[in-house]
Amino acid sequence: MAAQLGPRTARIVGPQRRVDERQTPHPRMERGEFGERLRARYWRAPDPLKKIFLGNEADPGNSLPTILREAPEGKVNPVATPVPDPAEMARKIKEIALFLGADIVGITYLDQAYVYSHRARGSAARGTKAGDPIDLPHKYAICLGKAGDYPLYMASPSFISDAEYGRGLTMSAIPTFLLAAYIRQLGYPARSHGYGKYDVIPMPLAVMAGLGELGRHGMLIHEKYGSRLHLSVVTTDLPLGVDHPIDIGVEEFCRSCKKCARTCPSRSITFSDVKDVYNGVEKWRINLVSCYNYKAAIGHNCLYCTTTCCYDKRDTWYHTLTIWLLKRWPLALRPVLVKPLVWLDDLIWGRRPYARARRLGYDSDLDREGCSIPGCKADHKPAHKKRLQRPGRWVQSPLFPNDELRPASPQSNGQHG
Ligand code: B12
Ligand code: SF4
Ligand code: SF4
Repeated sequence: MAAQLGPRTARIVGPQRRVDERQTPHPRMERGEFGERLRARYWRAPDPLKKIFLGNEADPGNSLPTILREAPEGKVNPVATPVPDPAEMARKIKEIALFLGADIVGITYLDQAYVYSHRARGSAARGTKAGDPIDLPHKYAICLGKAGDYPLYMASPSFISDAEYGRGLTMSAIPTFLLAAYIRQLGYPARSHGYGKYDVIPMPLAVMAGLGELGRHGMLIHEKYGSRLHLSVVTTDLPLGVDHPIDIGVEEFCRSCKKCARTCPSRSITFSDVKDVYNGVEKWRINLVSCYNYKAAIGHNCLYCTTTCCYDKRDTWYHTLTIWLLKRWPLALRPVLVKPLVWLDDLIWGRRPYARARRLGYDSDLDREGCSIPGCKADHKPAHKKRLQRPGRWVQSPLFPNDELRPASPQSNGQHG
């Protein structure tokens, strides 16, 4: 990888091996490795809007991402447009990406560490099958983000917030598909990676491309949209100028804020001050099994960690001003600033942010599906009515078989808080 500033919130501390997509959470869940009950329930989507966006059981002909996934990759124009100035081409590509529907865009080198080693799903139209090794020699990764609607996210978990989540994911596939097609028309190879069809891991690439930083809740945080983003990538050989990791204060904020850990209904987010080292990267990791189980139990996508985050706010002048200030505040003095900001955030937006939404005939206060797991006695009242979590026992979940998760320091032994 070419010389770049390293990200502050996810430090690369050792060699990173490529990840086999078959060993990532969704394929594992589909194989029943997190339990039969979760597998049977996870993709169930009784609501028609949710079904066209998120339902695995929907007819493939009714699912746009499935149709895009199954389309053959277009041909590359044999006459390549000359690129005398890669920086200028990068500017143009960003403009085009925004025109095609992306909300944010950044460019980085394609680090092979973030290319899956083998694919989990095949595509008949592309002549690939599950288990094929992935060879993606492209040089650049153009990272796109499509933002979700703030008021509808605030109504999570409900059918209407799920519909918005699914709509955003589906819509994010469109600029990605079109941008790859555009670059092929310029005469350079390009491949789109998005919802349901990834050869690359979008989050580290987005961090490297300067779209944001990795938060305690395990997601990319953008300075305007927080984590309310659907990430996708176009990889290509089109010569481009690249961006670099940025600092928007997430490192200091996440160390002291911990608001997502307090509001996560399934205690999947750690309160620990110590990060884990996993696959050569020091970062906070969530307990993905408890997160999965919670979503399966309530029958909706949970978005609390997104809507809770102090960076994920309505577009207001005081939010913009705060981030502006935070970025310019001396590093050593930032911790002093964070506590009052979190206090203000609690005061203005609530300690457990939630806002009722009534749209398209849905009412987020009334349309909860409730748990349908036979015999389940868990307390399923809406999470915004539950008490906040406090530091306590937090158990890391194994991600891969023979997971070599090791603690970052003697204080962290996989149990946090
Ligand atoms: C499987 C999956 C899940 C699983 C497991 C999540 C997990 N942490 O592994 C479950 C169902 C729990 C889940 C939940 C959610 N997810 Co999800 N999920 C995925 C998916 C499809 C694959 C992730 C994966 O392969 N993980 C396995 C390995 C690779 O994980 P890992 O080693 O822990 O590494 C992760 C990070 O640490 C980071 N990373 C790895 N190496 C490095 C190195 C550096 C330097 C950096 C900076 C980062 C980094 O990237 C990995 C991405 O998950 C991705 C899309 C994708 N293809 O990446 C979306 C994705 C991560 N999910 C997303 C979202 C929005 C959610 C939810 C809010 C939605 C929901 N309620 O369902 C919650 C939030 C939970 C949370 N706090 O993380 C977004 C995140 C957007 C963002 N702003 O960052 C993604 C990128 C989907 C998308 N296209 O936008 N998800
Ligand atoms: S999606 Fe919900 S359950 Fe999962 S980590 Fe975020 S807040 Fe917790
Ligand atoms: S809620 Fe606070 S601790 Fe959690 S990711 Fe956002 S800034 Fe970091």
